[in-house]
Amino acid sequence: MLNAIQADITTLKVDAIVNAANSSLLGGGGVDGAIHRAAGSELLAECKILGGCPTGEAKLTKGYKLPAKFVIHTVGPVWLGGNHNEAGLLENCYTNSLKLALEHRIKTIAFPSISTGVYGYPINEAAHIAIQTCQKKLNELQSDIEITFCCFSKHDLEVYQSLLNKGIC
Ligand code: AR6
Repeated sequence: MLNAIQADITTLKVDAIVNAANSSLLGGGGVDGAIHRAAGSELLAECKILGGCPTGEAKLTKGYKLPAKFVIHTVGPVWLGGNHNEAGLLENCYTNSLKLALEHRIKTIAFPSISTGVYGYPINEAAHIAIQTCQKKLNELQSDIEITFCCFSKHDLEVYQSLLNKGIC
């Protein structure tokens, strides 16, 4: 099941929230900064032993002080105009995050809009990839995992909702 809401992802009581991290996994601004602040310093300590994460891949940690039990850290692509496999790499973020979620028997997961902040990915294209990739993966695995697209702005929510309503998948 897929749905979209407008919220601060750090407040969600789901099994896992996804972090739009950078390849160092050592924190940053945007949603990454918010997650580290809310989870507390133990999150950074666990991230330090993970040895970073290449673009498109994902790694799992505990959620510490967050209401979410786990954090899945994934690294989205920087938008370079669209001809640098940005779409393929963004698709990998969603696929690899869901793969980890299933391995850890996660039933509810929330994604931020990966790459669409500092990394500059256009929201319409990114939301399309997010929805299509997640739906495809759920169908493929016949999984009943509940996926929430957690939008920070009203505009982003409208983009996600209109795509979900159109049934683009
Ligand atoms: N809850 C939900 N969404 C949020 C929150 C929040 N608390 N805060 C921001 N967003 P960004 P990126 C939205 O820039 O583009 C970091 O420094 C935001 O409005 O966080 O993948 C990392 O360390 C936007 O829609 O991530 C990397 O260096 C979305 O989250 C770099 O930024 C993603 O924006 C990653 O850039």
